[in-house]
Amino acid sequence: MSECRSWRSLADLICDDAAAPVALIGAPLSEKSLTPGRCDLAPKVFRATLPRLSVYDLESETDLSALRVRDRGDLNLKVMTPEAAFTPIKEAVLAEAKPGRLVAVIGGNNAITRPVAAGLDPSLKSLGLLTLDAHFDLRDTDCGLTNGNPIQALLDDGLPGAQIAQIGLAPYANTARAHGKAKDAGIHVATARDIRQHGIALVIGDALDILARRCDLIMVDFDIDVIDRAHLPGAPGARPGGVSAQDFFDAARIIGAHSKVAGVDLAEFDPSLDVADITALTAARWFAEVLAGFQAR
Ligand SMILES: [Mn+2]
Repeated sequence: MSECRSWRSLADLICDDAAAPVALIGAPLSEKSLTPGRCDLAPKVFRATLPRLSVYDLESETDLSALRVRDRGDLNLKVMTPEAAFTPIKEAVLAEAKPGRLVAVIGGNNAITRPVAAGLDPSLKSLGLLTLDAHFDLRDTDCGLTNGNPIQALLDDGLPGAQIAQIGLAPYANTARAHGKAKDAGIHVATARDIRQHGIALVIGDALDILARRCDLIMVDFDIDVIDRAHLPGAPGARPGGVSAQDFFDAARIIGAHSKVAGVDLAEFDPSLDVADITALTAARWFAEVLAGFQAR
């Protein structure tokens, strides 16, 4: 058939086949964002952007057209606090998680990371957590759950700090207290500068090696605000001096290819802040890279 009618896009991978190797869940949680916004709009904008990406990556000669993604739609999390949203998100992930399968959850704010982790491994005993984030998200939890404390909440839940790696942390975006908590907990930390100096492949490789030695499965939280604000206007926490969009894509490909990665989330995309669809297209390309990595396993 002529390409006039057969241009295949990432949207063409979506199906309702329970045997599909990848599951997609929308988690439009926006309550208790430290900067109030509209992260709840992200899953719908994300899906609406998938038709704009081809299934073919000429750089690596990767064709995704045979891959299938089961879309479970969006969870109904309207006006729910992170506390209230914990069980519906956890249960949705638990229902989709299977050996050899990848579960991708589109937030929503970063408070989704705790229930996604719990859905992948309810005991948290054999789970490794990697975050790509400008922030530690280690704020205290005594005033309730927010998008600023999911990692602290997971430490509170019993996830050992030695099973956590955080990369892409930004200067003037975190407190000395949070940094101290990360050190005390034994969290592996690499900053945005570490990525510039050593390269994303080395930094991601080190983090995955550490987690893979200690854990049976790995979850990766992609807080999109790790990307430089000039490349990513659509996240309230993004700042100048962040990681490049290209490094973010390269990280997603490496992570998608790792045999122990069982789940990923994409958090903090706020379409109401986006300019010229930059963030929407970045989110869609992120998914393409995760899928390309996964297909290469
Ligand atoms: Mn975050």
